[in-house]
Amino acid sequence: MEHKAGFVNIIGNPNVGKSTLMNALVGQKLSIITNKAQTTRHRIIGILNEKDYQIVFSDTPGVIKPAYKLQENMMNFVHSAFKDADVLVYMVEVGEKGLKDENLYNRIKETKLPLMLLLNKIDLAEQDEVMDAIEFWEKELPNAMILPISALNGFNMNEIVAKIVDKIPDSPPYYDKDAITDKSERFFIEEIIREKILKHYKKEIPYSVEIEVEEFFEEEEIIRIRAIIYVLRESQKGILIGHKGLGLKRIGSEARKDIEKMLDKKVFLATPIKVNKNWRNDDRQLKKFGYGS
Ligand SMILES: Nc1nc2c(ncn2[C@@H]2O[C@H](COP(=O)(O)OP(=O)(O)O)[C@@H](O)[C@H]2O)c(=O)[nH]1
Ligand SMILES: [Mg+2]
Repeated sequence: MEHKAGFVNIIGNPNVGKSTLMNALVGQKLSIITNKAQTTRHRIIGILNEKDYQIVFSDTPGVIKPAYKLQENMMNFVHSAFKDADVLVYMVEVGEKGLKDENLYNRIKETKLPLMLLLNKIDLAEQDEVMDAIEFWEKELPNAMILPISALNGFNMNEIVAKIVDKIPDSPPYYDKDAITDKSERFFIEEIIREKILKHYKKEIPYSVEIEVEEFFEEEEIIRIRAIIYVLRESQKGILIGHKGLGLKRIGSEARKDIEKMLDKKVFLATPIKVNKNWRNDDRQLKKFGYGS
């Protein structure tokens, strides 16, 4: 029997719904989602497996102007999205007029790859706003297949998949047909903890932290995990810990519950905080934390 397989890379501005889309398509929560920019730092793949096709989606960080090395490396993930794609998905929301990053926007306009423009969050818009946006994008990107969608409500997901299957070549699967991602459990534990910090802290805190699972011991009844939370400054440590330690406690207990769900086992989670002044700008450390290019 014929089998198709291909790579689909999703790019767009911060907060348009790229991660929500990938999770909806794959049917699993792989990428963390918040209403804050830069929630996605890595390139995360999600694999959709059906009997006669395999689609490998890749979720990337939103396009921003880098202010420090971590963000530069995050944008390298975005640029690499052009290299190994069979279909490029460019996601926008209703009312938006394209990327501020001209360079990247021109790459999209000039790409030879099959291009799909997804107009997201139509659940928030009036019918005529959606029509105006479609008209705008038809002029802007005449070669793109345009689809209005709601990633949040799952509207038009089947249509997206059908159009992609149409564009990918005959090929054996690239990954095991049981796989849904290439990232480790360790990675997802780190992401779950970072998600709780994004949820509960404002301003610079979420952008200053990095998580590293240092120990993972599986015993018969319980998994013992020790995850270091790195911050840039001593003062941030205090903010994270919070009054009477309640801040850190809340992060720990919410994260533990999600990790238990993921691993389907009881978890003991320790989350000590360490100050690490330069992790966002130090090549060696960025590489260690998985942001190398
Ligand atoms: N109303 C609405 N909100 C959405 C939709 N898709 C995503 N969102 C919300 O937009 C915010 C950013 O989503 P996320 O997937 O993290 O965006 P990303 O930065 O592009 O990965 C979150 O609060 C989502 O719940 C949608 O179709 N409709
Ligand atoms: Mg994201």
